[in-house]
Amino acid sequence: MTDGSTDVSRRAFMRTATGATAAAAATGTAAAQENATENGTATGTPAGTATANGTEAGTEAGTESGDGGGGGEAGPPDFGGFLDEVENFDGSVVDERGNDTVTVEVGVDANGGAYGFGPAAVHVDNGATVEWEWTGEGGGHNVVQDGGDTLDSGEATSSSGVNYEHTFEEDGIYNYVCSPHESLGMKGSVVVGSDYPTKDSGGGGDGSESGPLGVPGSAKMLGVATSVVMVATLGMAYVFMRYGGDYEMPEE
Ligand SMILES: [Cu+2]
Repeated sequence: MTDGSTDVSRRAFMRTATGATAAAAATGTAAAQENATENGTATGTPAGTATANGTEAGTEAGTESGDGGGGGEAGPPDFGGFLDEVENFDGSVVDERGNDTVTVEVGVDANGGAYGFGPAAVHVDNGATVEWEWTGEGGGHNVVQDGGDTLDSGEATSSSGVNYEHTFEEDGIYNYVCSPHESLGMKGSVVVGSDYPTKDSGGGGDGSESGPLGVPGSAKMLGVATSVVMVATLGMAYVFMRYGGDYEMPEE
């Protein structure tokens, strides 16, 4: 009785293992069983190698997609609404890339008086120098960065001429205001280089979390799942061949 029950259990396990194996990976299983018939030890090596390859493929896919999503040329710069109330900003960024020195006028006619930066938004190369040139109109102005301390011309002044300049050495978006006239809309922004927040979902760091990286994440999970299935299949095949040989031989 005891032996008979054991035999039934083994047969049931054999059928289950064979069925799961076929469903998981028919080709790999067939090869594994053939190898196992000849030499049970040799089966482990090729199967193990295939598992490692699957994991590596998933990791590489994730890295490549991450790099692709980091490019700054994908879309227009995202000022985060900073320039929304600026009268002389129509959504366009003046492209001054390729120039070592770029001039922004301080006190151009805008925002109900001579209270504008001209242009309000400009794109320059990393390494370029921006010269802020006061027109002498609209009273005292200054240039003070919003959300940083890279730009600061100090006290407001009304004297005309280049009263402030800065050489940009780090990519990004630099928002700034004229302290006395900020509430009127005297604000501006400098976009530097190619690495800055953009409005396209696939361009900036925010987009990469929900966009391109989602696919490689799934691919990686698929690779891990495949590895688990293959290891389980290998184990079942080994058990099958090691302990199930008594039943297989007569059948063949
Ligand atoms: Cu001002």
